[in-house]
Amino acid sequence: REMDKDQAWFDDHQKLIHVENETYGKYKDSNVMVIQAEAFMNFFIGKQINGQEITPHFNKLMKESMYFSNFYHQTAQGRTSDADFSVQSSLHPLQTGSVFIRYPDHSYDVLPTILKREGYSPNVFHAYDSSFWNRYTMYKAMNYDHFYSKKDFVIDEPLGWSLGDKSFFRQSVSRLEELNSNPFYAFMITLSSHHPYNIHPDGSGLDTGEFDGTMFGDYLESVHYVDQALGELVAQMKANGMWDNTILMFYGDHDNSIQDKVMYEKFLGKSLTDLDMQQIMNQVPLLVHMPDGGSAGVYDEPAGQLDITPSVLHLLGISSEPYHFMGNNLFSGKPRMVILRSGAFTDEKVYYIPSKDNTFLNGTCYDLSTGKQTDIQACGPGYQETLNRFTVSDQVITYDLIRRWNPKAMNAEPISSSP
Ligand code: GP9
Repeated sequence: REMDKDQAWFDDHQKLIHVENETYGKYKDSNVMVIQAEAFMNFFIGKQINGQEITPHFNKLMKESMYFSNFYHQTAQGRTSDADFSVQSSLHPLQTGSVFIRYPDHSYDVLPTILKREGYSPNVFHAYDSSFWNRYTMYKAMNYDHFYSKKDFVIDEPLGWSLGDKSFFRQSVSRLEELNSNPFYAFMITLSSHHPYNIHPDGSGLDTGEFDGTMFGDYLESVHYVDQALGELVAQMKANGMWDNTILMFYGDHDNSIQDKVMYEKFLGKSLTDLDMQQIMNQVPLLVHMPDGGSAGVYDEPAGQLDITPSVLHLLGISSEPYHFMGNNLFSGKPRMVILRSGAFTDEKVYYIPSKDNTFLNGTCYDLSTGKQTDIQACGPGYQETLNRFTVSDQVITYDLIRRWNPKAMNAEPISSSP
């Protein structure tokens, strides 16, 4: 039966992600804070404009954190909600629409539910309308204790779509202090750097020079503001004592929708190949700060949003064996494959870009050691694995397989509430 074949895939994959090495359980019982930053891409990390750093706070934090320099978003049409879904469930989003909207009543092995079972208090923070992306319903089903949405915040820094990220972080951390739950899992979704980026926050103070007045320039200003908000968040957590017992993860949800290659070439000061553009548009940064600043460094191996939940569980010493994850464990030391929902994929050796007509032979296979095109057959096994994983992931989501495998999984009870 198809269902048994799918379970067999997960059983095999478990052998790759469940590894009890020296980092397994190293941060047992630590708080976990995961920040998903709106449209926060990787290409500007560590870069300057007119002699000014774009992300000085991120760059400083990098020195005492793990920075994954080839980390990919794996989203499709569901954008921010796809990033959220992939991160929490370690499954691929669907090719069309958002899982949050299409299948919120199906069962998934998600981080908030798992951590809640382990004694954590999971809470989610996003200062926008609670019904957007069907979050209210989905978050209830994911077993968050509370969803702090726009109505729970004082709009004392109106910016862009809603509340500025600086105030958003400040108020969210105050809420965590009040909750005083030990340990906590906090998932925070920022918003200030949302398209079309024309927020012009007072005092963000980035001179974008030749990009001034363009959407690209506005985008750089908005991520500079988000970086300042991150700096303030870290300062607040150091001051209130949370910093030393919290694993902090910060990543971008998806690209900025600015496809104009000329802008990136001007900004980076070099001409860009198709592979460069593909990586620019699909890479977001991932920063992982351990409570003791351990394992700091730059990690170049490919990684992606699906890898976050298996990796968090590893650090906390919670076995992933009962669950159904498709991502990698970033601490397993095993080879990784990262698959984008477009059908592009990479491992440590090749990068495959699918063709518009989606036929394998019309796609392009790059050898990552040279950055040059190579024989398409070098991407053959990865292509087959990609198709296979999409089939498994889509079947799990659309046929509600996790509920059939484990009737006690999330959403076993029908959802009865409305926003
Ligand atoms: C709003 C925000 C927007 O709540 O999450 O998401 P996006 O438009 O980027 O999917």
